[in-house]
Amino acid sequence: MLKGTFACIDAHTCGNPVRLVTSGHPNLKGRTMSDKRQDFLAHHDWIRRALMFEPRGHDMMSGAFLYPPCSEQADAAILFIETSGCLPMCGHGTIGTVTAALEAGLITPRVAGELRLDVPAGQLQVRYQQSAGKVDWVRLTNIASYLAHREVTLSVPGLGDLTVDVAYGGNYYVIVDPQRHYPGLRHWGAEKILRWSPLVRQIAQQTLDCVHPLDATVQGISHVLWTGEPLHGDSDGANAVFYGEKAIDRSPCGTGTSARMAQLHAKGLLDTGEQYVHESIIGSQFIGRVEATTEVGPYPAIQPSIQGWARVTGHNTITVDDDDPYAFGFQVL
Ligand code: PYC
Repeated sequence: MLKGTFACIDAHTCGNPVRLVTSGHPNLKGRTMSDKRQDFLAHHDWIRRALMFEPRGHDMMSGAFLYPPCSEQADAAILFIETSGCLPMCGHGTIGTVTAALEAGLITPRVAGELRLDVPAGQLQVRYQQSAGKVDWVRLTNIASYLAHREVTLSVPGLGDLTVDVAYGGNYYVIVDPQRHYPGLRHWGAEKILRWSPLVRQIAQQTLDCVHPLDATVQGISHVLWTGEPLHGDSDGANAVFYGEKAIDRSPCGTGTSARMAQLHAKGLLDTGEQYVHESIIGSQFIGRVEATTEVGPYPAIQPSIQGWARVTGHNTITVDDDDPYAFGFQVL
């Protein structure tokens, strides 16, 4: 029996996939996008698994649904989907969604060049430049980001001690800077990042409490950010973000860059107003900036912004028929 048909615009943001689903949306209950995220996870998660996992997706796959806004000021709302679940916030996902949606005429901004978007983690302010129909770049002012745990030593069996920070940029990140048992991103490569990240995340998760002070549904360490030397002279830093079970972000990671800037700002290494050009594992760049300082509950925080670009790669219609033994997807772990 046909369970669903989903029209999609496939795109990538600085190398990482974004599948914007443009039809087949489930009706979601709740007042806010945080409520709707919970409703989706409880009652409609098969759609995420079918669209993100193999054979229709892959380990890095991520995507989004556009919904009507939840607040008066917003133009639209986004629900993020990916292999690990529904993230409270996704930076590369926002840039790809905004680009694909504007180019296809799916969002009509009240003010040209500006958008406000409700997402599960809060509200984003977006600016963009569009010429000849194509979106050249998108800059989003992300939700408030903060350093949650400073210089904690984790004992990682087989690797040794790692001293890490944990910061929030829309998701909670363990941030690993180069040190005795981690020589830096360019000395490790993908194979070691994939090997050690799940263990580092698991140990950090068991050791450190991470619950958002203003929304307890946003909790737990989901990502590991490994830093290192950039490839390009005009980048300030590089990173590889591990997420899901086997994924490394091909983009510089919007929430990761926000967390990184919150960490650097809290340690006096990045000023308010300063720009931070962040590079991904493939050398693509986001231009971050610390827009302002603020607070998240008891924590001093920053208001980060991230600028990047996305390109549409195609349009497809995905069907999910339960006569297919793999209708709801699988992962090879
Ligand atoms: O850009 O925020 C991001 C992101 C999260 C996971 C993959 N990319």
